[in-house]
Amino acid sequence: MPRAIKTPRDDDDDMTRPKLTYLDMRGIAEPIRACFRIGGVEFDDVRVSYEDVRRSRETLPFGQVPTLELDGRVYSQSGAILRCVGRMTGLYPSDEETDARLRVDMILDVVRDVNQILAPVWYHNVFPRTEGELREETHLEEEEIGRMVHLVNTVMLPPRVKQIEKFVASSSVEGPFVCGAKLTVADLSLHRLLTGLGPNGDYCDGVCVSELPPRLALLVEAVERIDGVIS
Ligand SMILES: N[C@@H](CCC(=O)N[C@@H](CS)C(=O)NCC(=O)O)C(=O)O
Repeated sequence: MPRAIKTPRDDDDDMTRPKLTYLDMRGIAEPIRACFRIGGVEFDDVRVSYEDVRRSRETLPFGQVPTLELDGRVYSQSGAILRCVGRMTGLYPSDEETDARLRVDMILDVVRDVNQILAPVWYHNVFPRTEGELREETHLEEEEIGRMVHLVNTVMLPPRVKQIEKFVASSSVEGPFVCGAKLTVADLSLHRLLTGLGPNGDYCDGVCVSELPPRLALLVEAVERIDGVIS
């Protein structure tokens, strides 16, 4: 049976301080960092280079970052980590809150879908790194990247953004967030994506959502009013 791990929410003097390891950028780890900050949970915010990732690949569960070290064990996958830290900090709905839980998971999954569309543009490659390396055979030239970015901006993203807008607006509980009045990890994840894809965004070179629809603009504003979101 998997052993229970100690977390900073447990009443235990020898609890370990969580260690989050990621590149020195906002990237896909920023919602996790924000979650720790908002929840007032102290953590080690370890920033590494691609070279460091390459060197320590064998010790990482899937050879990549982010990783979370808790109670001496190392975990990975940004979605799994975000859910875990969300549970520690009260920003992930409980088992009993079925509607809220599903809404949050749906948003986390749709953000992952968008990330998958962006991956070739990030890597200039059809595939992400394998064993720390990008394959020569599948390298994408500037001109191909340009065409992909154009398609992402004009064909792939606009309907997704519309769907997310409609979905967020469909909450049965009043309030600016995905689950109405209560902030969750889904809002942090959406905030990261949508601000990163804004006109001055740092999420993916050339990819831009020029204007957010009203409900999503409201969500972004509401998230930014929360202490700890912006580091
Ligand atoms: N599905 C993984 C993707 C992780 C990932 O792509 N990590 C990249 C940085 S954003 C990485 O570690 N790249 C270095 C490498 O693969 O060598 C997650 O969500 O955590």
